[in-house]
Amino acid sequence: MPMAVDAENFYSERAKKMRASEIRELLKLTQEKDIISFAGGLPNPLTFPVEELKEITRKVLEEHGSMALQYGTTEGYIKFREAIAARMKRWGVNCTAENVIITGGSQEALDLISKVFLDPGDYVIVGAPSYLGGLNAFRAFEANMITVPLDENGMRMDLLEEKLKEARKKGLRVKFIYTIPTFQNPAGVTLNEERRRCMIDLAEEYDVLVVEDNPYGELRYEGDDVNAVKAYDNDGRVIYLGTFSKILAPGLRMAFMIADDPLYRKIIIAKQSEDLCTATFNQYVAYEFMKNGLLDKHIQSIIKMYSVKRRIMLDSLDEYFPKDAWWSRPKGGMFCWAVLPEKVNTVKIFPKALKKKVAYIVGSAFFANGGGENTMRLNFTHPTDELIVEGVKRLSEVIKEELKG
Ligand code: PMP
Ligand code: G9A
Repeated sequence: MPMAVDAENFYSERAKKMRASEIRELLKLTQEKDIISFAGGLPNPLTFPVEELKEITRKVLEEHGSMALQYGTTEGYIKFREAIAARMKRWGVNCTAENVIITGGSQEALDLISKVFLDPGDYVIVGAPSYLGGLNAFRAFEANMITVPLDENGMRMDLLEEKLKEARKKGLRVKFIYTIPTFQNPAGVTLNEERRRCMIDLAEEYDVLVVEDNPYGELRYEGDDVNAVKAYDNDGRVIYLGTFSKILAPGLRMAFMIADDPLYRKIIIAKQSEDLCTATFNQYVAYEFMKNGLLDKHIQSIIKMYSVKRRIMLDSLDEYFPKDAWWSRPKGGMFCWAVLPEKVNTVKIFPKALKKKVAYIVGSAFFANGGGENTMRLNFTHPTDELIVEGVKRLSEVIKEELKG
């Protein structure tokens, strides 16, 4: 057996700071059959349009084989970009294909943004809590985070202003605000319109960019649509991220960024060395799905399934969870966020939950600078209706035991 290489000698300073994702690590475990998983943000596989995609892939190969299997431009397939730009109107965003970059998932977009904008020691403003995959992308480029608490209407703008003021006073280099304004991951809350305008005003006043990440906006079960933060952008400081992961299939890794020049051009240059281009074949497939009106019909069927699941989860929480716990009542998206009595540490009770074959994501993973020890994120889109009830019941038992002890 050869000696293992002393890897630490070789890692870059950047790599040394990279952290494993609690979501990604848990995925392996929760894919075991008998676990009821409220952990990963997985779409329900019953929504995957397998039959339609069979037909479309055959059509793409027959009609566009030579282009669809070839390298494409770094920006992405032009017709797909045009269709995406047109769709952005529903969120109040006026843009053209020249503003659209196709990416291999929004996760790639988060990585590209970090690469283009973050130097070691720069600051990013994030929600407390915020999406772990975003936090880890920023951390990988050695950025620090400034956290701003959320309430039922999303990020608190009074506190955002306070933090921006403080950062300016201390001479910290804040590059951007990272926001998931609609059906936030993990908290499920939505930034109201007044706050969206306010975020833009503050970004202009303090001269920072805004990264708006919107994977869940199309999955609304209640209430009216809201304009994107990007809709209020006056000077090209908002970069918008959208994805097909939650409305078509994450396995296609199809997503997009909307940006204005000169940011757009720099991101393209960074992408050239990241992946040359996003999977061309998948772009043709996703475009065909969009073009034929299948996407809108499909989203309606996903909403139908998920709104039932959300109702079942909320009813189960109402019935079984301790009365002194609080949980969000999301009007869309894929997650409920629970705040338990202070005494309950969700990291500590996690092994007990696993013993009862139920899993969640510990809330503290979503707090960039600590906190949230008594919180947890519950995904309601992946388990069957019956298992949602059973899982909440088991989780309640674990929590109630902890409260007694
Ligand atoms: N941003 C947020 C807020 C997410 O919740 C996710 C996935 N759950 C992503 C980005 C990444 O999505 P994808 O790479 O599949 O587009
Ligand atoms: O599986 C992933 O990492 C994507 C889902 C993200 C999440 O659970 O927030």
